[in-house]
Amino acid sequence: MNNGDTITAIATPAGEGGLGVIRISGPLSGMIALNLFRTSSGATLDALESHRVYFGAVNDGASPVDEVCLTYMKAPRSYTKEDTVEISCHGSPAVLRRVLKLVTSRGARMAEPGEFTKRAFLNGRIDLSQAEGVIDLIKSRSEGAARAAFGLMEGGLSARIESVREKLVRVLSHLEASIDFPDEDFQTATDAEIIATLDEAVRRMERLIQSYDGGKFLRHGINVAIIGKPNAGKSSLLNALLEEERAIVTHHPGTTRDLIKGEAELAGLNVELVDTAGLNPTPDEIEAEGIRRSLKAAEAADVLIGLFDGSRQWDEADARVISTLRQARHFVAAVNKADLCQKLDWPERDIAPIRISVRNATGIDALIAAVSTVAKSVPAQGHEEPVVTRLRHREIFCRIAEDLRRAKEELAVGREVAAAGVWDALEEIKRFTGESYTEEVLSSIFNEFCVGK
Ligand SMILES: Nc1nc2c(ncn2[C@@H]2O[C@H](COP(=O)(O)OP(=O)(O)O)[C@@H](O)[C@H]2O)c(=O)[nH]1
Ligand SMILES: [Mg+2]
Repeated sequence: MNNGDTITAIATPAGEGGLGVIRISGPLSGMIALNLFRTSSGATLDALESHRVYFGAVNDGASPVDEVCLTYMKAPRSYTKEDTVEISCHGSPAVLRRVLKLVTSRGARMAEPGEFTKRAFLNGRIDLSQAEGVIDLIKSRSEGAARAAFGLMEGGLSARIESVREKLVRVLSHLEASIDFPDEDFQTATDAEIIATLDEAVRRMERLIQSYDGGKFLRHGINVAIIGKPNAGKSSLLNALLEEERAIVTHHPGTTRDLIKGEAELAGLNVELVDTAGLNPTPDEIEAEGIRRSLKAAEAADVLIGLFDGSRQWDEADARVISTLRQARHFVAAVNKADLCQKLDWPERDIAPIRISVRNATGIDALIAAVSTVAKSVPAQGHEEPVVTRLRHREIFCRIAEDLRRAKEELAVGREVAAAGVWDALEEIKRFTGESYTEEVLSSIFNEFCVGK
């Protein structure tokens, strides 16, 4: 179960750390470990027991290089299903480079990015979607993203697709039985039964496809821009959401003249926040440029927060904010300064603003919840429906739904034609799991990985 050669890489991030891990996978792993390892008393070992941690030193043949913990995992009970060794060293880049050099000098070659996971896939330990889950988990930057990626890695989506596959295979056997033995009196399913199964499969696909709207935000994070007239409290809100004093806050309108950005984790989502220059109807030249950039940022945002000043009367600038909001895909309106006497007469019947006070820190949680809800990305919890976070999966599910709808329509024409549609859907499922793949798809997935995973 291996590609013949033995690969190695530093599995921990570059730079200093408490620990640094070197990973080796392939037939030479055990031999290389035995060659380099000495026990605390300086002795060599004859053999390594699988799944046991050895404490000792890596030795270059003349002297010890570092004190390490070494684990040997015999095939197939390892990440790659190959013989694997992990050497936990001290996290010094110099030490790690030296140990790596010793490992390669004993016959291993440097791994390519994602090659360990690629082997896990090629050796049949995980399917392609699970490999994608591994990379998403490594790259996840919010709790929600990590949870969705973990579900994918654990095979949550694969299990759903597997159960659809089973149903389709059964449908296919009924369709083909009537083709192969048309005159015999087989107990094949009726057209109505077949249609019901196909409908159910299409509905499942549709649910998954819909989940991508929020799922893509989980994986990529969302961009949220705050717009409003000068002095509404946009910069104050940005600082509150970032929990740091990023933007300058003053009572002078027009203080923020360029975009200010920061990253935060809100409601389990990775959010890039953008504070903008106030939409002042009578700007000076520098402000005008700031406003132009603000409107551009507003257009690019996944979610807009429109902020209004509750302590002042509604004016032309507020109207402009509303019209910008209405052009956005997703938006939330918030009226700030709830701690002051309220003079704002909210004119928009169909938009319910959230009342907040950045000064008193009230309403901020409700605002965060609203942002997460409009982004449809309330992160999936544990055993709930899996969320589709990858475009590749969404596209496959769209094609499956398409194939099955066609099969259903063609049932009227004949079972043979309908069977072709179900076959096509099954082929798509193979692309999802990686049972059938092209080198192009594989490299596009594994090239996203870092070296060492
Ligand atoms: N009373 C009160 N003042 C606030 C609140 N939020 C912001 N401010 C004040 O409003 C002024 C303008 O705030 P700033 O964040 O710079 O507004 P921006 O122009 O929209 O970025 C500052 O003096 C803030 O201290 C609030 O919730 N209540
Ligand atoms: Mg500002």
